[in-house]
Amino acid sequence: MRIGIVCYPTFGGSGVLATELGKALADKGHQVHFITYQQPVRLNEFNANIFYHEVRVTNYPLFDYPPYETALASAMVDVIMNHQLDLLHVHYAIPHASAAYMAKKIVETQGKKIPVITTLHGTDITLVGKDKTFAPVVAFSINQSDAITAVSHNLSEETYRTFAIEKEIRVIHNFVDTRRFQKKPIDAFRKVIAPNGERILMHASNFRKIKRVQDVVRIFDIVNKKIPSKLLFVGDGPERPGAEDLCRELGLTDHMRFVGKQEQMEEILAIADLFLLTSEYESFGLAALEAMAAGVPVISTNAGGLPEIAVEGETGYLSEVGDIENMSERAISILEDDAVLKRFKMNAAAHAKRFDIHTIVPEYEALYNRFLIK
Ligand code: GMT
Repeated sequence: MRIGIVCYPTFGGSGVLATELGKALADKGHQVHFITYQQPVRLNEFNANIFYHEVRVTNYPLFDYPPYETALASAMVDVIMNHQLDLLHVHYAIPHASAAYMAKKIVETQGKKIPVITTLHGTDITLVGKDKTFAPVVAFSINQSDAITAVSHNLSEETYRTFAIEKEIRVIHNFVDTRRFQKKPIDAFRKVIAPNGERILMHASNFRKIKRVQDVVRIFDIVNKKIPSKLLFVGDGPERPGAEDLCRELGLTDHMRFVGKQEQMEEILAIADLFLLTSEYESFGLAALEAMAAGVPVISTNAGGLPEIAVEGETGYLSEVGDIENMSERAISILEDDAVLKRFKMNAAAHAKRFDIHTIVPEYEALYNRFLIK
């Protein structure tokens, strides 16, 4: 198959998932064309089946806002026609689903029919998408997609609740390459972060408000009073300065590090003992799944799709949003005993296998096959 993938090329979960999907499809012999405004961060290896097409937005002085969606639709038309694509798979509704609709209509006038699959990832529905500024276009373009998928049952239900969707939304959970995440910790790296054998706690996100990163700092503060620990913050975003201020206020600066945006998550996760995800909402929580695949138990909120990937008391614990006390107690109960920690680590790694890349990617292939125009 010749598949066009449209996604955000950044560190966000939707871009990561789309890129890993494209790489996996290319490994299986499909020709994959990424159409994005920048090389996706996880598109970091050569594969003869992978093509990358950059969307260029020409900004004339006339425009106060560069018309990205128009440029994207034009790039899609160009790739569909010149590379004879069989299918377009767009990740994140805004503006990818509406640009795909436009491209589909344009190529139709040139005698080409192309199915469009839209995968919903979360905030394209629950936060940004429902905003009046975008809602009518989001609802329309989702309904115009030939197939719609959501990354969790929760997101599928949220989408039906939010918009008048006339079609079936299929749930295809996010996935992880469990083999890639089974890395042995690099001792030297562990020593640098935790020279005295402290426990290592970790959080990774884009530090948006929805992640509640200050809760991570407060949980760490309570845990660290009981169990000598270190905290690693991976990623970057708008709430980082606030988290840093809180760390200073609580006198934690010697116990934590911001390591910024990282591509090799498997290497960092390999040294972690516990992952904290305190979000107000996660449609799925790919970061938590990657942690589990690396054998790191997860303490998270029970928001959105997180209960679909974690098992209470086995892979970690799920608490109410904002319940810092409960999350701290749970974290301590895992970290204070080597045997308990070991058990949680093993359970997390074992459970992540249910979402292995080799199980989930064929679900997308089966869906593509149903919609191919023969
Ligand atoms: O979490 C973010 O802020 C990034 C966002 C994105 O669109 O890249 O992630 C969403 O998609 C991920 C991949 O499907 C999910 O694992 C995340 O849970 C989801 N984020 C939210 O729902 C807040």
